[in-house]
Amino acid sequence: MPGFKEGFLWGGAVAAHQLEGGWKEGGKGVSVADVMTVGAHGVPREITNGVLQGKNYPNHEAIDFYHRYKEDIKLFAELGFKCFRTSIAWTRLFPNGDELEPNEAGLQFYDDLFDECRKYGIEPVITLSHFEMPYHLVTEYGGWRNRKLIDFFVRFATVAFERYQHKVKYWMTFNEINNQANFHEDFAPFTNSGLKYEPGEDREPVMFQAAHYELVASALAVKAGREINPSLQIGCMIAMCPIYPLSCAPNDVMMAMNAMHRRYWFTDVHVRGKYPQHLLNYFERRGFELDITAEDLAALQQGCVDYIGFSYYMSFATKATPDNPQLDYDESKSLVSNPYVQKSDWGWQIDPVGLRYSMNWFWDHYQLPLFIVENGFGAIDVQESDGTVNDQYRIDYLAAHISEMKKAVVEDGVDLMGYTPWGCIDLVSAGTGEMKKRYGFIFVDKDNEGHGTLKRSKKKSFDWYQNVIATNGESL
Ligand code: P53
Repeated sequence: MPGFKEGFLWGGAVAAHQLEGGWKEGGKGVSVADVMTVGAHGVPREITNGVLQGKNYPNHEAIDFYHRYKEDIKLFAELGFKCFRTSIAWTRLFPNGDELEPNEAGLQFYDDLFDECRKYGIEPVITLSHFEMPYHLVTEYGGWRNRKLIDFFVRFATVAFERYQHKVKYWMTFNEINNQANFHEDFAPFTNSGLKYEPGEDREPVMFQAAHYELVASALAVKAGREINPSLQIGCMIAMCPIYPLSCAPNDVMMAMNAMHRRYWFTDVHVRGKYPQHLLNYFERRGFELDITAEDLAALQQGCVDYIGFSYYMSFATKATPDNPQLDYDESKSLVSNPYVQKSDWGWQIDPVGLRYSMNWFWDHYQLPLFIVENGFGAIDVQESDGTVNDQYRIDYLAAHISEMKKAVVEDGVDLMGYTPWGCIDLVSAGTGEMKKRYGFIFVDKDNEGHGTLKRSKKKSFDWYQNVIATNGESL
């Protein structure tokens, strides 16, 4: 039976702000991640007004990859990585975001990092904006509610494509652009779009406006990238949590379909270059008057993506309720617990079959190559006195997901480019800012309070994943 294709991109994924640290080094500016404190499951991260004394900001040091990347990439090479997904911190290239010229020290850092990857034959896979826009763009411009950000982002993207075109082939524009469908909470609007809402502000149209500007910026970046070098592959990045109906009651099924519309229309715009009609009708029904120009619509059509990058951690479930006759989806209220699946310690529903379902969903809708650029199990690991970490639960999670991923490829015929499990080395959690929510094959000695030696060591899953890659996914 055939398996994954030759040249399949096995690797691991991280994001600049979650591992680099060095938050002020090499001329780097303050990013939105630098003003977020540590939280916990059920305790949101605080978004402070600038960097305040006496607060714990876990991303400032993170795991100090900025100084230790050579040691870490050597371990990735030992794992057999074919690729390594990270992001470029926008604030290293443009510390405030609105400069006309980039910061050379920041550019040099990524040159060195990509050279180090290529030394081992590891292909860098790069996200341009991964929850780390310059904080200055929030305070001076109101984040992505401001059209001016399109130009700032396109300048940043163009500089990156020009500089790294011979070192980086695979790109993505905005990480998990659709997280902001959850606009009632503060986290996603801020991390996706640098949005801080006024008390009582009608949040939803602001989110749609910001997302629109991002989608235009993404399309213009794709177009610019192609003009710079037609061999670049530029994708989108969608957080895929498929939403199931809790029952087969027709209104539950309809509710789930509406929920999928509301969470995944972003993919339609990225892939097809236009808004789906259901969303235009929704804007009209709700009376949203958005700044969407004819020029924008033309730009969207000229910047369709080459592939769909997506994360998959969990599935969701929803049901219809009598107080919601139009079956509108509100992510902060409409989700229900799925009785058929287990949950992680952070309440994330563990559903390997949902990955196969998601791959088929994307493939049926868009017929574009898929790249699973995040998947993984955040768990509390215990380091034994001899330094070992027996993370069999992580092996079980990943093996079950890879097994379903293989069915999607082999039995269902989905075109899959690669697989990069999240947090291949322990790093700061995006959602909670914790260190103790670990994903890695490599343990990093650091705790939630910021204490620890930062020493790296291999977990049990290290040897396991090394063998998965060596056998091209045959041995799980
Ligand atoms: P953490 C929510 C739902 C799905 C993925 O998340 C998410 C989030 C945001 O928390 O984020 C992605 O660290 C994101 C990564 C993040 C990873 O999933 O909260 O792209 O930056 O670290 C895991 O456990």
